[in-house]
Amino acid sequence: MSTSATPPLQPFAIRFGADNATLEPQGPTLQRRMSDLEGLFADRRAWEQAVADGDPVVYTVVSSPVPETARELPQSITTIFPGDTGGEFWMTKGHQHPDPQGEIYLGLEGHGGLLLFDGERAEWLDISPGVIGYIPPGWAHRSVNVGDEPYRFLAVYPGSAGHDYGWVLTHGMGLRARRSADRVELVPFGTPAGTAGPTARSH
Ligand code: S6P
Ligand code: ZN
Repeated sequence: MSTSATPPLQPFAIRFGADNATLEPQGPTLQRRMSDLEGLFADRRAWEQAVADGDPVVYTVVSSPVPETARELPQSITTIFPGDTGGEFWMTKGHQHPDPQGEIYLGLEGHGGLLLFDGERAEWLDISPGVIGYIPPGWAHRSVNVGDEPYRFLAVYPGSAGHDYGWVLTHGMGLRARRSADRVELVPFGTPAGTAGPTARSH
């Protein structure tokens, strides 16, 4: 199965293939290349260079066949590859749920962060294998790979939640995650790349 199933669904099991992040049965899949992430990295010139230098795949999302419709509970596996652009760790686009419902992430492989922003306050959760991150209703969320290996996590979310990507372009995400020696440095969202602001903090 490679598309979403049509309700009413019958009970069924989904097998996760840990080696290559497959789901069986499997639903829709997508990959986001660097060119899909326009306007998201602070250093636009570095982003343009990365697009010109081969436009790498930054992350993939593999979904189960459970549809994104009301009352269903879809799941997906996101894999973010390691890297940084202008010092900013590779990340997902980030989105807000138009229907403000919660979501959970479970770390599967690698080391990442879950950046949450409610429009005023930003929070950062370290996610490693076995850690569950809770996204409360109304918090935009972006995932970041802060390690040297692929970072992979399971997401489970209400089918009616939806994805508003424009919200992040308008409001930002409060913080950015930058590579700093062997640390993750969280800097204010508006700080130009390469110049950590006075309120920067390390993790
Ligand atoms: C969906 C859930 C995830 C993300 C995925 C990619 O609610 O949060 O499946 O869609 O991690 O991130 P994004 O921001 O490109 O949708
Ligand atoms: Zn979400």
